Amino acid sequence: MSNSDSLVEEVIERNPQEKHLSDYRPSDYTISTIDLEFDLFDHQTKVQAISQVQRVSKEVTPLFLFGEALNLVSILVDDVDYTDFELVKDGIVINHLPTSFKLEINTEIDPAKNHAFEGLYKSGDAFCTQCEAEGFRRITYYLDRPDVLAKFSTKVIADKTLYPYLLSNGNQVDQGDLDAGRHFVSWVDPFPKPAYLFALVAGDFDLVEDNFITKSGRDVKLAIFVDKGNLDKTQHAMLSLKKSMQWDEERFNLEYDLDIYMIVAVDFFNMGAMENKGLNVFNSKFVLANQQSATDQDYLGVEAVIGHEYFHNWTGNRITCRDWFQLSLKEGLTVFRDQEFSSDLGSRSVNRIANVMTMRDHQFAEDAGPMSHPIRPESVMEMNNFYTLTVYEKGSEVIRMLHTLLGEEKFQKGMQLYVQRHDGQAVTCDDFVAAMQDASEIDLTLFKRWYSQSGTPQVFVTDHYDSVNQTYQITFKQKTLPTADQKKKLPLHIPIDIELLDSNGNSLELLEGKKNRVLSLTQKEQTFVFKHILSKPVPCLFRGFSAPVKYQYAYTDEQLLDIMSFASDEFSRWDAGQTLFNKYLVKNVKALQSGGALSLPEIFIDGFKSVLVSETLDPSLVADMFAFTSENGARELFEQVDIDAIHNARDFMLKEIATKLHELFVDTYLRHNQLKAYQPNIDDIAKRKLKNSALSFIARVDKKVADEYVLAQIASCNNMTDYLGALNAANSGLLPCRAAVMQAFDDKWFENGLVMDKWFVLQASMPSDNVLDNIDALFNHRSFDFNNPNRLRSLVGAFAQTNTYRFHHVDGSGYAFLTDQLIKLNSQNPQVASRLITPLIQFKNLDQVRIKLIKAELNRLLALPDLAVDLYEKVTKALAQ
Ligand code: B3K
Ligand code: ZN
Repeated sequence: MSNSDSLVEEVIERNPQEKHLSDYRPSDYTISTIDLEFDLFDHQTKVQAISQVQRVSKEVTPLFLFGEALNLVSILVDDVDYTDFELVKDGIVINHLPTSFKLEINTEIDPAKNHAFEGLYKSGDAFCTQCEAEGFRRITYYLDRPDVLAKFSTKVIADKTLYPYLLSNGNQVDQGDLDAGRHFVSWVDPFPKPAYLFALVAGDFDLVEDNFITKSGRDVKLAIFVDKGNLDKTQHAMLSLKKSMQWDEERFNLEYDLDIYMIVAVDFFNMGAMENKGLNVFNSKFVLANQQSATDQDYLGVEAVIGHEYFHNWTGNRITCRDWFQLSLKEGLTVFRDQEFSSDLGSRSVNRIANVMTMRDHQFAEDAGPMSHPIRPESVMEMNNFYTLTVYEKGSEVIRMLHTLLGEEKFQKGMQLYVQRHDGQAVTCDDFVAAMQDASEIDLTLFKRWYSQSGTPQVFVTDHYDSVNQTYQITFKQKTLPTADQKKKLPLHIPIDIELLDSNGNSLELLEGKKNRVLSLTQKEQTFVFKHILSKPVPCLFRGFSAPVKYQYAYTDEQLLDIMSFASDEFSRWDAGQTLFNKYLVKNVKALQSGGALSLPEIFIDGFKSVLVSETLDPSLVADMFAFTSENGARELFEQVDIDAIHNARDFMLKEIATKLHELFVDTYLRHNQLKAYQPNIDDIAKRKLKNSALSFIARVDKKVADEYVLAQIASCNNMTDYLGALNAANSGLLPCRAAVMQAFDDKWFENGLVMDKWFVLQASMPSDNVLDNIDALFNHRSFDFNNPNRLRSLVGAFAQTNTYRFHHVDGSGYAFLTDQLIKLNSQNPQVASRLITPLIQFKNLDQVRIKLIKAELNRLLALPDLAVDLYEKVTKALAQ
């Protein structure tokens, strides 16, 4: 046994074990109401919790309540002091209780010292909470599990001058002044909820208000709270909220249920936002936007996240999860809903492409890595580690496949049945699929396997055309490779949306006047035969990415170009371009490895030329056609990953494209660079996107012209998208003006952390060998704050996630740098540390030199005496590979 093996065993012993889905048992006790009172102080907040508790199990068992980092002051049962309890590692065990009783627990907590940002903490000057998944137990001892639903009332007491706004879930029922300059506000939430949806906020904010009349005529007050001085950045968030409310009524027939909907934007937040009932807490990144400070992508991000949290009100809050293994029940479904919202409001294909890029660049790697898990995981050590791309994005793809198989009408029937059956309950993914099956009368038995099987299926496609009988036969073979968590794989129900193009590029009619047809691949291997086909067609496969799989078909260049020009599905056109690019990437990587010459044929350039000159294609789609597979995504194309060869081959190809199409890029740039009043609408967003993409290609070949364009664009632009587009070209092209324009941006924006995040991202992704020295120096930058998760993600996260070539430098400096930061973060904010570690644990296909370097760093983490369970889970799984 090597040293590292024995270390793994020693650490396993002192660390917590996994929890299993199969061990689920309903709670022995329920809580019908909980009345909370908070007396807020930075370091000594007093929390009183009075619950009505009932035993539901037949057996008389002690009551176990979760609790973490709490100071217990007193316990009373039916108003009498109670001492028959034991404090244990994760909570408290209370013995010899009656069947039904009133339980009062008084605790003290220290919000100002809480840098993990879980439970009650301070974000700047404000108090706020984050309870999902298991943060409520840092507020008081409680049955902190999603299947215990109670009615909450909350009284918040605080200094009136410092905290004029005291907020919690539900409706405000009382308020008043108290002694010593303090005041209180009381809230009642009429809807029973699990503790993870509890929220409290106290602070001094600017407030913007509006209202929304629901379709049944109820007048809902809308309120957005932001840090003082930010009112001019709230308009888009409010508009997005109103659009979300309307869309959910129109498309899903779901209406809001409380009298008020509040959103609070805070600067210190571990993730994007949180759907607490009636009181969403948001990372300010997903609220604040105006044309000076936010890019078009930020605008779209605000709209999507506001929508996502709002949609949770039904898919998550009214109907919640029985246990955390069911997380995708609410997350996969709500991501699907927010994707549909964005697609209905904007461009469907552009949204689809963005979602698929995330799947291919990141989720596929997760599915093949040490943390591989099905969308409904079967075992979990730290729940926060399972808010993953698999649960969210692949979870949404699974819902989308259901939608593809059922069609909109039956899918909506299934949704209605789901709501009707389970409103007010905590349920499972099986319950959801059962509602879909019962409403549609489509058998989903096999389909359910998507919930329990991890890994990305591979689909191999071959075909045969019989000119005598005029039949076209197409064969699909599916295979899922073993993953870290699961050796044995079974065939899945894979919907394949297909279109056939004839030699003139026309789509063949496949089904009652339709150009496409959805085939159900349910076996390991299956053949489908199309009759009356007059000539050998080009198959256009997995239209709209109809299943989250990797597929292979031996396309010729000409066939791919046909699909790029003629497919009726815009996603398929884009996908054919990606496939063509990937084909030559693989070829050029091989050439580099064998000392051959790099090449990119004329036919490739010509194909993309026609995309660039097209008068009919959406400019946003054109820009996406030129957003070629990233270095990260490219790793999925190889069994053995050669970091340097991928980088060099890809660089060569992009330079080749930029050179051969230079004049057209200049022309495209100038054509779309016509200044006018800024509008974040889809047409203008598309034009800016294409223009700035063209500018980066120009910067690859003609530094002088690019320099001029960049400087002129910065001097004349009236919005952040164009400012950042110019800066990005200067940074990625290492243009002569780079240092000056970066400095000017810093001088202009250094007081605005959110804006500076964009600048930190650019610094971290600079394609230069001394990028790490730069980053090291930036830890002392006037706008940087190691405690702020947004800053960390922008500088450390962006480097490790997007600067693939430098992060994986064979001298190991990137790995050591990331590990140093994780060590600093481990005790302070393990949740953020655990997110940042991702690129360090996905190393299976790298070369031996790099694997050895990475393992040394992971062992350095493992040797920490206080390694947080979040990191422990990932590090041990990675080392076990
Ligand atoms: N439900 C929250 C995520 C909570 C993450 C806890 N570590 C946000 C969302 O998905 O809408
Ligand atoms: Zn969510």
